[in-house]
Amino acid sequence: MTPQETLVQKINDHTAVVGVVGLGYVGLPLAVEKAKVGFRVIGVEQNPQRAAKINAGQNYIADVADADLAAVVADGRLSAATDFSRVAEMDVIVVCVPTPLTKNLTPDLRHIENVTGEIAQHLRPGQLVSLESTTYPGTTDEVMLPILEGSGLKVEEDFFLAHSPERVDPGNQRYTTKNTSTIVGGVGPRSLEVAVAFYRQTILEVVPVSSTKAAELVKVFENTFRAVNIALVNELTLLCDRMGLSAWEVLDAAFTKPFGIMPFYPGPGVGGHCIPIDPHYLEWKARELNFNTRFIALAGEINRHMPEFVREKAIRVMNHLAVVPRNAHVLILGVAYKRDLDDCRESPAIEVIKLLQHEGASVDYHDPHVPELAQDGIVLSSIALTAEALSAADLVIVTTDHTAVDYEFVVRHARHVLDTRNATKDVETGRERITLL
Ligand code: SAJ
Repeated sequence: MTPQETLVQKINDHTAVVGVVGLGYVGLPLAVEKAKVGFRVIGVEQNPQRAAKINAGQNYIADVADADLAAVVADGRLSAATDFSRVAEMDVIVVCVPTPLTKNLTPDLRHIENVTGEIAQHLRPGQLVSLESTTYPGTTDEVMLPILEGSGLKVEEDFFLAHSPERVDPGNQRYTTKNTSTIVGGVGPRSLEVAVAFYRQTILEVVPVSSTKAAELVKVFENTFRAVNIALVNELTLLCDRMGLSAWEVLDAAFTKPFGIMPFYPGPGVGGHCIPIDPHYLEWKARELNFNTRFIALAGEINRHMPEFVREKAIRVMNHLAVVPRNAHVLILGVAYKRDLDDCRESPAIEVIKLLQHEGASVDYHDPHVPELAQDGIVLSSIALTAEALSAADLVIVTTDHTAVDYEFVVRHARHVLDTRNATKDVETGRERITLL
């Protein structure tokens, strides 16, 4: 049998050993799903605390069921290493490492390059490498492939290389790794065939495309679609502010249209490790081709402006309350980047806190999911959401609309609430003490 046939057979009978590099919000759910269907899975996790937790059967990713992780670790189907010494044991190696931006919004492929170099040192015939990290079209072919072929092995002959962009929506209870369709592109037909066979073992719908570049572009388009539409409703909010209209009322009414529209809502900015970042990977690549992706640039500009707009609105409200910003005490409700998560990466609430502190205000926060905050020079602990804490604040700003918070209680005890998420939409009493973004 050819290396390809042997590998496909091992994938189909689940005797293939699966490696997952990067056990974060993408890698760990994937590793557990593969282990649950019987694959032996070896995680490669650079963070020794995380690797130790996995080997102790302890979960740290909200989208993974604790019992699922404990079970696959207990029966030896999932273990974690902190180095690449066991790569030769793996038949499939899935790369799920971060793809951040540098300070000037250009792709930072450090993690992909380092990991690929490590894999290349242990690469052997018969292995499939699949990149799941979101990145610009060309990364798999132009960055990973040369590094891997530096091993002397030839793609499509000796090993296989594919891209299958992750589509995890953190906190989404309905769509999980298993029931979210996945896109697969190979550097050649054999790589595509092997990769499709692999993903078909645990994902209900696998969508093959003609190349790794097409697969890479699908994902950055998906996130650009969101960034542009969020920016559109944020721009509408800025305009409504000038017109003395409520963007929330206008949008709720617009979204009653049963076709040709889908709900997006304004907010204090756009956080997370995807939407504020991934479109700029596409923007950067397009510029290489002398093409300006104007929508991406404009969306980023508008979305990054929103924390400043929150500051402006907060100052306006304080003026109405005859509160001097530099003497003001502000309580921020919610620092996670979106509701019901504990993740603060790129969270707009952090930017709002910094802007208010720059005005001289003293700022506290309450977030039921984030007990401690130590990010971007801010070191704070979540305070208890008591009537005293609320009434002691000159202004309460809702920056994340966690469902665990009692907004009736907040409005009842707060002097005034600046609500950037319309979290108080069901609060009837005290509407005069609520200002919406
Ligand atoms: N946001 C708004 N208004 C909206 C929607 C979102 O202000 O109408 C804000 C959120 O509060 C958050 C940010 O934008 O701060 C990003 O939220 P998100 O849910 O769009 O993005 P992520 O990073 O949590 O999850 C996304 C996935 N989300 C959905 O498809 C709903 C998807 O874009 C990707 O599969 C995933 O990231 C990824 O890993 O790329």
